[in-house]
Amino acid sequence: MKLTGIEIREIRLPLVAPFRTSFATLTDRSALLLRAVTAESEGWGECVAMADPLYSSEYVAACSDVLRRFLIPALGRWERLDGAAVSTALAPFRGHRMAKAGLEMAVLDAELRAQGVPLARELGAVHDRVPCGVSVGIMESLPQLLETVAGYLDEGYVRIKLKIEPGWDIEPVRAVRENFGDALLLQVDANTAYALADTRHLARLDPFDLLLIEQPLEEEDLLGHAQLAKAITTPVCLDESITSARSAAAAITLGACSVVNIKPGRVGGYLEARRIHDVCAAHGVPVWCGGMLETGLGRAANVALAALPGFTLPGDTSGSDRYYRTDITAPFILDDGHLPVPDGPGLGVTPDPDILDEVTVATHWVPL
Ligand code: SMG
Ligand code: MG
Repeated sequence: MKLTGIEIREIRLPLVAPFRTSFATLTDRSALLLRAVTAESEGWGECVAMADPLYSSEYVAACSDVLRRFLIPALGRWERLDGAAVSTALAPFRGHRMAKAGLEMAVLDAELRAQGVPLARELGAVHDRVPCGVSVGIMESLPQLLETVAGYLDEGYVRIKLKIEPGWDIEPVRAVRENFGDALLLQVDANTAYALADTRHLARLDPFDLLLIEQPLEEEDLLGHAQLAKAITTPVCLDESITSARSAAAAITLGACSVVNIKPGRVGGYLEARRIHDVCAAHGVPVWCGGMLETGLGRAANVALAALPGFTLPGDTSGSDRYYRTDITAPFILDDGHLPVPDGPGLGVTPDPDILDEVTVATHWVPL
């Protein structure tokens, strides 16, 4: 496969409701979409970096820059490019995993569409639908939180994740547990908001029988997570800290986590995400698919990944209407708490050209 060029589109989509985490309140989603053009086919990729470098160091404008200046030109030398060759071609460039992941996804989609192969099959999926959880932001009050959680449970979500931070942790967890009962699958995500000195405070979550606490400490603090994991009974899950299969193996070996959140964007792509799945499976560590408020493109790929056998916990793979009034693809709709795994070639979904144009704020064509 020879690439003709890559189109980069910066889009902005309003969220149906503000989403507050320990690091920011989001009211809309800025993202980059990549369209890989070859003689045989086209493929779509989504770069999950956000407008500001608050979740991680990457951000939309920087991704656009590194893609145009370094990453896309590096693919031009390849006469016979496929999805698997992208990470090799991009390996000389340090970091920038979200930008690389978006580019790899676009090339992989173009390749699989040309071959008529669904992404789920290529990755090794074993299910045709996946159970879905939902991530619930930090709210103004406990009544507002309970009302929001009740709404999601009515819609069929099978697992609730509460965003927490110091001052919004024990009481919201207690309120949700007391209101919705012991059978509710419940977990929390701190996005690095705590320090090891908060160990005794975090141990107060132990009685609530949470599935896991996600990324309580700083991204680089594997040893701290290992110490915390020994001191609390809630299983520690890592998100931000896991940037590759190698770092996943290190974290597991150190005892820094007993569960892993896999986000393809954070780790450089769906192929590395599969390697993390394999490493975790070899260690008996359960994994689940994280979310970055993806459009229908990223959602299609995440649902395909979440259908691999080691994904034994429900993911942050919510229905389109959890995020957007109008998605850029046909919406993903929850059915009995599950989303269907797309079975068409490649991602199995494409953007609606009119909706795409409406939400596009900038376009760059990078010829090769
Ligand atoms: O896509 O449903 C989603 C969002 C899930 O909470 C979610 N993601 O740290 O796991 C996480 C966050 C990162 C993005 S928050 C703006
Ligand atoms: Mg997280």
